[in-house]
Amino acid sequence: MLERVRRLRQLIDESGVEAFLVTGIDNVRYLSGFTGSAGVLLIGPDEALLLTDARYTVQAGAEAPGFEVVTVEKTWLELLAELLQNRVYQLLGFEAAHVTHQQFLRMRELLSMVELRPLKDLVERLRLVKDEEEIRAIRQAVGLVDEAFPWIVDRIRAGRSEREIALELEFALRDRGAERMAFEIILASGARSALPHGRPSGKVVEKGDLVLLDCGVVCDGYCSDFTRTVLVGAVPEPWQEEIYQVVLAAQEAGIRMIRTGVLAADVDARVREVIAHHGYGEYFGHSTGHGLGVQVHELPRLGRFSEETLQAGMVVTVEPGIYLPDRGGVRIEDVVVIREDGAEILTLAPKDRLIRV
Ligand SMILES: [Mn+2]
Repeated sequence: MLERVRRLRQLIDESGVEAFLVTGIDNVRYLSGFTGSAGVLLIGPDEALLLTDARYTVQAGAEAPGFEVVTVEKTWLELLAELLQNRVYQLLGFEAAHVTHQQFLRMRELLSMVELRPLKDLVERLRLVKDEEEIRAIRQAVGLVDEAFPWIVDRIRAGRSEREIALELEFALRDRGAERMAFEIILASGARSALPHGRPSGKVVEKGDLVLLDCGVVCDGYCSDFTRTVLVGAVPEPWQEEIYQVVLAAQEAGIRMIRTGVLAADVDARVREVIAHHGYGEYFGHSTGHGLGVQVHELPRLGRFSEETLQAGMVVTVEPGIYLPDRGGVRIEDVVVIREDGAEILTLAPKDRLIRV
């Protein structure tokens, strides 16, 4: 963790401020190891403070070695104002994305001894490239869903509701050791599978339905993200088989392109090209993928407007889909680690053919 603080200090230095306030709770955890729900960091050239309240002081001391834990009595902002009285900082950076407007107004009022400067994505940029320990945690989170997948496939049948199946899946994932769900399970059947983010409803799964299942869990603070689409019944309609094969071909073409030095936007363009070539371009509206780490969506994005160049150690999803309104949709999503010479696919669940349940 202290290595991360050291790297952050370089970015702080480059951005021209003297000290930096970290208020995004995922960034607090990433930098300090503190897993509580309330805490902020003040990072200066020679100090690293963790401000948290009495619920967490003991835990913070244990989880965040190298940080001086200061207990908040009233509000962290008032405590920060007191602490800054005794310091020489003139320019304080803060996380533009993780301060509300109300907090900002209050900061301006209470922290009048410093000039405040909003900074963008400082810690998020550090988080772009994962170390092997982080990749291990992501691999574990991916593996947990892989393991539960055949189990839940056996429980998807005509006559059961989406909600019932999703609930059972969540129980199975938590039971297998997931710290928590990375996001609410997406499970949509039949025509509803054309909703890329369909919430499990009371709809009963019927024979002939495509069932789109998207879920992820958190292990040791790191997320996984997974999508497969299965068919209820033995024989797919030709359109179901066709969109499955096109999505699979697009997904594999995207993965084949991934390696250090490739533009994220080019991977997206390649995937989109395969889908458009088969005439389904207008039915793939979202991005090809996204970075994955302490948050389920983080940098880099694999999309049309991405600016990042892929680098070894980044972890991304590759998840194209085709969604035909009122008929159904298919998405296939794997998690991959970017290596020097290619993509290492972490997701092991089968995808080569449309699974029939
Ligand atoms: Mn995803």
